[in-house]
Amino acid sequence: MTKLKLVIGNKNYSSWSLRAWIALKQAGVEFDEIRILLDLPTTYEQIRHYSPTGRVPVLIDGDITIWESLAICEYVTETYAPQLLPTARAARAYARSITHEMYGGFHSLRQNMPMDCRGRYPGEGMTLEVQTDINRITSIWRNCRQKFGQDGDFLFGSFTIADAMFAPVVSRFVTYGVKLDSVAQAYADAILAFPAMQEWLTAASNETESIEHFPL
Ligand SMILES: N[C@@H](CCC(=O)N[C@@H](CS)C(=O)NCC(=O)O)C(=O)O
Repeated sequence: MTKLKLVIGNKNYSSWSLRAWIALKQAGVEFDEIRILLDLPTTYEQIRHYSPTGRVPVLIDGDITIWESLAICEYVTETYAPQLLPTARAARAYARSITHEMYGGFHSLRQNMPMDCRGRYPGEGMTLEVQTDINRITSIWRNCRQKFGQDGDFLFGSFTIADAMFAPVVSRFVTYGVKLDSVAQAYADAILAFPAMQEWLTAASNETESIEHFPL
């Protein structure tokens, strides 16, 4: 079997890359990382070498190429790590629902508080719409922790692709100094303490490139 390759962007900025990367790490699959610097004149063509979309992340597994972060998380779950989704039907359905909700939504938060792992801008980016997104996200976290989280610190107890999808949100909350209720804060702390998240954040803070207006 050839070693998997994951094409990602700058760790400091690429929230979609983090989602796929952390899911692969948790799956325990060995993979090589190909990091392509975003926001350069050469970025699009470099990514196009691996993916038709010109966007990262992209996973290459032998002769199979998977793009779109959620498709990668699903593929990794299906192929290598079924534990990345809960097994009980109700929890699994809930996990899929919130995973897709994150993937397709929360545009105000994403637009106004772009991921910048090493940046600290407390109070910046807050609008009524952003607060509405934050309220919905923290209510998802509280519901999950209460209904499904008994066996661990994550949304469904152990780490799943739902946690992978929300990991960049936790980083944004740190960057923009978003105040959280105690349950949401405890969940955010668990994500921040997760070894793979620590590894990503350390790598992000060691990167030297900076992008002034990273869109999403
Ligand atoms: N829906 C895509 C979004 C991917 C995306 O927008 N990736 C950004 C980086 S986080 C990108 O590749 N941007 C290309 C560029 O800035 O040139 C996914 O989930 O993978």
